[in-house]
Amino acid sequence: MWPEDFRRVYRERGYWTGQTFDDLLRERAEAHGERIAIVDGERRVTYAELRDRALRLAAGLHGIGVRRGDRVVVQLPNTAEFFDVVFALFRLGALPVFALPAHRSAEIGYFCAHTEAVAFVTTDVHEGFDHRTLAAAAEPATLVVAGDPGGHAGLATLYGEADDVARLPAGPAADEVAFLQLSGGSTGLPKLIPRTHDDYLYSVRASAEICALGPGSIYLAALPVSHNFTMSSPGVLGALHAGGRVVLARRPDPATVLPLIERERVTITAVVPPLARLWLEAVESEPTEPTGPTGLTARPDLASLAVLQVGGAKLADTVAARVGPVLGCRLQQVFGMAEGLVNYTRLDDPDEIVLHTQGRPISPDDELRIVDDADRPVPPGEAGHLLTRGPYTIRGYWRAAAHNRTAFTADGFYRTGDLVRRRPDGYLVVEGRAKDQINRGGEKIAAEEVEHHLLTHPAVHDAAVVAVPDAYLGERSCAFVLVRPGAVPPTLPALRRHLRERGLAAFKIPDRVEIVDAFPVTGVGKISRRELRAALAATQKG
Ligand code: OOB
Repeated sequence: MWPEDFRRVYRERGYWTGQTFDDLLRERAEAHGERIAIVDGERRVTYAELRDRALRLAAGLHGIGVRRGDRVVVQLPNTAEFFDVVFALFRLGALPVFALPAHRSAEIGYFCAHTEAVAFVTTDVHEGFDHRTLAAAAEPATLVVAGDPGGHAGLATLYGEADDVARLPAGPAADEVAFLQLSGGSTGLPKLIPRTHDDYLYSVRASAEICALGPGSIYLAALPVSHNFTMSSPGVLGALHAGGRVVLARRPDPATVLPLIERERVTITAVVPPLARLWLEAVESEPTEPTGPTGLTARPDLASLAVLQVGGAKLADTVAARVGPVLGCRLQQVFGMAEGLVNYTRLDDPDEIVLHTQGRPISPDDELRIVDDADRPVPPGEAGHLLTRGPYTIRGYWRAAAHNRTAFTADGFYRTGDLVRRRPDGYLVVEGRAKDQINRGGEKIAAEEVEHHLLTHPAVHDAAVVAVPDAYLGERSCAFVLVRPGAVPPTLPALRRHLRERGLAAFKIPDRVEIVDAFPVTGVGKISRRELRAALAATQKG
């Protein structure tokens, strides 16, 4: 991880404080135990209850053999149990591996195998999918189900008693890895991101301050809580750090979320650009009469909402300009990554900055380099590859020594794969991307991962997956396929079915397929994705 001289500086400058997530929850429960921490539908959980539930669950998980340093894959939707589970694991020093609800057997199987997980905690049925069917993919990890266990171990039965809690062994130190977050990836299999208590809590505290969170803040989690944006920018952890309240939305659609903002007096929430548009359209089109297109009975009262954060993918200037007038709140752009670095526009920045930039870094010790293809700094103001290192940016992926040699520079800078330019005022503008990744409305797809699955289809000789510009999602995915000699060209539905049967998450399944006779190649003979993208752009225009 970080070399010792950097560790010393990060401690001396007060970024790394030695506090763990368990310390944080204990302090909050002691300071204001009776305040509401979490709202999940009709359920309200106080800080004291959350702490008590987390400790009793820690005892129960310890009882089934979960130990400090063990990995546990956690795939839970936005529910109160999510917090019980992660704070229980934090107390034990076991590492949650944060899967998304959209992940299926291909991803869950890989996470469990790669991390040698001892347990897989998921839900019963969510969005029409029975997560208990993932049990086989997760093996030999023990399946633990929140909700109806259907013959598996039930999470609800695991909460221990006060005696068990008293016997718990000591928890982790703050410089230990607290959890593994997922990378959007670009090459091969998804990479795992080890974040420590020290580094992550620094980003949480600093983010909460930048976003002016306090005990009166009410954060709505509309995106999945397990994503870095929702978790820590400032997210649910920022709200808990500030002694505020977290309101959980099961789904992010306007019909669910807008009434929730009104009912719970939400002050801040975070969305990806396509959702921002959907919410804007819903509010704009909502008549003051009952039964509009979103099924709302009247235009919701969003007066409590002070800040709408938008990030995860580039926000179009035209959409940015509508946020304030339509929702009556402040826009904040967020350009971050699970590997660390997060940039924010500040709440008191002028509109010119908020509407047209993706913010500036959290920390004075976030080091940024903007370089050309040969790692030489580009002239100030010009676009180049963004490299970064700092007090909350990882120095390497988990158990990925070979990949780390190219994903990081020799002196520890992370190669973000993003093309940015830095304005004279220090604010960043994201200009594009050099990594083989598709950003489908904030959901990241590693081209190589999908190609690998396409190659398992008997009629596919070779495949390349690239981004196609899309008016709504920003990008969708297109698979270029070279058919095996003599084979019948597969149709889009056939290929999609094949990938679904292989257990790939739905958002990774190509939106479009193009059958080609040959791939354009680069000077060194690699498939030229740039030319494939250009060919698509030409067909779209024509
Ligand atoms: C967030 O994290 P990840 O790990 O899902 O994705 C990171 C990548 C960045 O490298 C960049 O390519 C893209 O997502 N991205 C943006 C962006 N925010 C993220 N591209 C353009 N404009 C933006 N505002 O997506 C994430 C993590 C923490 C906070 C916010 C987002």
